[in-house]
Amino acid sequence: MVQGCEIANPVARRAPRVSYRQAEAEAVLGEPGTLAVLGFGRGAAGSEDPRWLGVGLEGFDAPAPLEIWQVDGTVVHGRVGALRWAAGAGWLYAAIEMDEREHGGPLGAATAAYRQLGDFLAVRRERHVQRLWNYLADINRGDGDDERYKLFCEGRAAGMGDRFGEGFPAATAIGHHLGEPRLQVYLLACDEPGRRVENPRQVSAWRYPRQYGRISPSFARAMALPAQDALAISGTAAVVGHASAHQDDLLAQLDETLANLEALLASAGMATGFDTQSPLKAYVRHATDAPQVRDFMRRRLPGVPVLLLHGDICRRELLVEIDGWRYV
Ligand code: 3EB
Repeated sequence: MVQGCEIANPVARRAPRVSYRQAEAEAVLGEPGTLAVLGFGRGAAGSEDPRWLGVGLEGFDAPAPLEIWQVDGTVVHGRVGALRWAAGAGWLYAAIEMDEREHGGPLGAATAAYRQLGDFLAVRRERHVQRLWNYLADINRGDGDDERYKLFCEGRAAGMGDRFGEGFPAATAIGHHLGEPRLQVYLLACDEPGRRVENPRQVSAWRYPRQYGRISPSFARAMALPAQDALAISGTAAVVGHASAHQDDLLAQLDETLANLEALLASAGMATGFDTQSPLKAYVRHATDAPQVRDFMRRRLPGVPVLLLHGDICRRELLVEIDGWRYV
């Protein structure tokens, strides 16, 4: 290999385009190349199409737009038990929802969800998971090692088994307010591996010390997709080293989160900043904070599509978390 001369894989898969749009779900599902359509909150229209997922987080801007994933090519889709999937152009979307009451709680539900996703992926060409999202109820309920987020982390690790020995995908884990113990997990995978990216300002999550739970969270800070044309950015908050920073200070947490996002871009070897093609989500713990978060994002990230969602961050002291995409 020639030093300093990285040659892009000529057959690497162009990244799916992720966008927010006010549209009818059925119309978008009818467009060529639609891999997934996500709606947000109780007001979102449903669909029987396996590519549709109603995410249990309310948007602060009504009506919330749809999140649309599209690829260059024909998409096929189906169901396997509780799992819904779609595939096209080397990419795969899969989603599963678990009722915790059927699995004895978050640990069992996460174990079952990850096992079923893993079993499905094992027989697919698109088996390289790039990015995962996890939404669960009452994420901060319970104390110490019995906090529901920590139980989820244990179940996720058990369900992953030894399938991620080479490293974890990028991820988000957020608490929803659906009022029922439903675990939602969905993912993007590809037939080629991506490149995991860590944040030098943060301890890698899988190396968090014992105080954060029996099993460290299984995720990478970001994933550069196979063609290196997009960065899938994990949930990013005001975590410095392994500690939460700026307790009770929303704006300081937002500043720290932006610093972490910029550090991630630099670590990935990408140019600084976000743009009109880089959709982000901001998860806000307290509804009363939403206007301030919206103002901050408009001021500091002008023109960037931001979906503002009501969700609980997995550490009680964290008020806000941001994730999303940066295209090259
Ligand atoms: C953090 O930095 C904040 O468990 O999948 C962010 C992204 C967080 C993903 C996960 C958790 C997860 O630790 C929390």
